[in-house]
Amino acid sequence: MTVASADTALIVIDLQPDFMPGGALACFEGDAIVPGIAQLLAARHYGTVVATQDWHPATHASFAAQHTGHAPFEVIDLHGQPQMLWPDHCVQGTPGAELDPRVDWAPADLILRKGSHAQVDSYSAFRENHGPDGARPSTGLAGWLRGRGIAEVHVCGLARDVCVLWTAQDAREEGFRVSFLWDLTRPVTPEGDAPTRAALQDAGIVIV
Ligand code: VGL
Ligand code: ZN
Repeated sequence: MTVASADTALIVIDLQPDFMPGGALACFEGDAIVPGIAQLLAARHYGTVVATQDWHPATHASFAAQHTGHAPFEVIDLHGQPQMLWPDHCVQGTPGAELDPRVDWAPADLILRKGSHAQVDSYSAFRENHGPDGARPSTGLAGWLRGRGIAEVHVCGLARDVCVLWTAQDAREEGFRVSFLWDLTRPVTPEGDAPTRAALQDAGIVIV
């Protein structure tokens, strides 16, 4: 395997036990991508590697349990935006929120935790979802990458139709060239694959 260009970073999204089969918010075949991602890191294929960790307080507003009369996978209005309600997942400090122990994360340059604000969900590595004031607060990642001379990002991880998709779209909006490592992602719902592909194509994201 040749080494990626020095201006290219790998972003690994939310490779955490709660998104694996048997986990609190299991992705379809989530396990299948672990060896490939472990190998990319072990081979030092990318000079810059970022890993994200979904990292919620126990009372996070995206948890269905916080909304009386609502069940997981229902959509409610939160701060004027549609919000899918999830089972409790990736609660700060719990085993399900760790980075997947089957990967050696030593090569990661930055581990970015997102979703810590109890009232705001956070799918993308670049910007939180809409908050009470209608804005989407930056995580600072775009500036961090630009500061290291990064012009292109390759995204992988979980979930294909949620956090990896939102990260790829925001990366494009921030002006990075973006490749979506399709086979190193898995969705919450496989039925979403066609709309996900369409959204990526619309955004000018390369599907690898
Ligand atoms: C995710 C739903 C809720 C993800 C995170 O990592 O795709 N999905 N929180
Ligand atoms: Zn989450």
